[in-house]
Amino acid sequence: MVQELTHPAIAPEMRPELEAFWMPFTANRQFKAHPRIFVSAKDMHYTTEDGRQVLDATAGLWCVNAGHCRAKIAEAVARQVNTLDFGPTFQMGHDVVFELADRLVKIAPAGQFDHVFFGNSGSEAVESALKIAIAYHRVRGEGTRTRLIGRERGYHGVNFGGISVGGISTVRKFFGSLLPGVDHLPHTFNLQHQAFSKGQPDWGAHLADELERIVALHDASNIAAVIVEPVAGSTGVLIPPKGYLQRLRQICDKYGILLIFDEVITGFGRLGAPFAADYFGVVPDMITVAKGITNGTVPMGAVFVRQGIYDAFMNAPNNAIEFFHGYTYSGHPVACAAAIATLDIYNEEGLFDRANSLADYWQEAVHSLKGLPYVIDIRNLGLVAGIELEAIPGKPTARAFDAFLRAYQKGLLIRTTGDIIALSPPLIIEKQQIDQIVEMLGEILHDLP
Ligand code: PXG
Ligand code: PLP
Repeated sequence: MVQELTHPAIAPEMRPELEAFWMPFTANRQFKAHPRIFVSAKDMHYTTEDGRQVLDATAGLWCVNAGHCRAKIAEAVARQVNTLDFGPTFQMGHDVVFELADRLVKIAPAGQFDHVFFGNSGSEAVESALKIAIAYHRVRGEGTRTRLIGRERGYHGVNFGGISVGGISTVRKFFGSLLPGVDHLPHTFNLQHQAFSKGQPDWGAHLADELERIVALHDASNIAAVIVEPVAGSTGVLIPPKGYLQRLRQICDKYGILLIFDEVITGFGRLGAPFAADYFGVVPDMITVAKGITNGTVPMGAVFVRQGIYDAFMNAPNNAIEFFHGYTYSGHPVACAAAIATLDIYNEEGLFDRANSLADYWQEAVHSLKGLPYVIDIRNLGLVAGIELEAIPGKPTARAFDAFLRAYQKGLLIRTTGDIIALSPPLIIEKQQIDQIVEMLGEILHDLP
């Protein structure tokens, strides 16, 4: 619809070979009439099927933190497929999964996370963390603590637990009654008080106190965990107000509630520290990760658990399974090999610090777009930015989607959600490529009808 409106010269293509794939989170008919297809990628760029270079301002889908097609990862994956292609992790083990878990706990925040549980995506990491939280209380004799608290506008993947604690209406409303026993904190965004904040907004720490109200309503003895994204990504880049996460931590401590940081986007260097927990100096009880853990090459998700959580499960009789949960591909050897090579690259190239050294430049660059037509907010932290556009009356999302299509035509990959443009380039980006992103975006925004 939007493409027809704004690009009348482009006729729909007839591509029957594109039909069978039911594309996720996609306007399938629009796409199949006007396909956008990548055939290869290297470092900061994709190549399209018509041979054009597209600058990747979104690290794929927030996952390719070290840039595309890194030889070291490709070699590690090839070696692993040829050595041990698959090995079960139910009652069996293989060398690479233990090596990876050990490497991960060594880089985990504050040296306080001593075990890792593996899944294959952020969604599975979230399901695993929620189940660990409820089971943890039960094995400690607090079996009434089953309630889960999420946040409005939160995104925690697409499985039933994740959409239940999540707070994006479109992701929830088609799917019935979801998990019972869930409540939500209010989100932290307020245009009036926060518009064009650079970095963390000053206003909004008090919104964490809503957790006190929720505890008063349900009683702490019924609450297992609170799950939040330290920086909300999918909903359009919502930066936590100064002091907000600290306050959430204090209230969770006061009532024995586990705090889960969903770091599927913020993990692995996005903010200029290994994890958002490091960046904000707030240590949660569990951290969910995915995406950047393998630089996007092989699906993998994981949950870091804080000291004491694993131990609480180890009271079962010696030969008994302690936790009845896991995926066929938990700790898949090929994903593990990819993750180990990825961690090597992050380490050798100092990529966990890179967003930090670019943060000021990035901030000034993206905020230079202030004043362009329809731009009602710009927000940023680390190597992330959100640019919110005024919606076309009666046509929410149409304006940002139009900008997305124009960007693709121009050779720039951006991501849009609602009427918000989200930017999160690979951490290997150079200043001159930041300039390119901003220059192209400036032209696109200037030309929007
Ligand atoms: N938690 C968070 C915080 C996420 O951002 C997930 C869980 C789910 O991960 P999987 O691997 O199951 O997709 C995510 C994923 C976007 C976008 O453009 C964001 C995500 C996925 C796809 C697109 O905002 N985040
Ligand atoms: N469905 C069936 C019929 C299965 O046998 C299995 C696993 O054995 C699953 C679903 C779960 O698959 P996974 O472990 O890959 O999540």
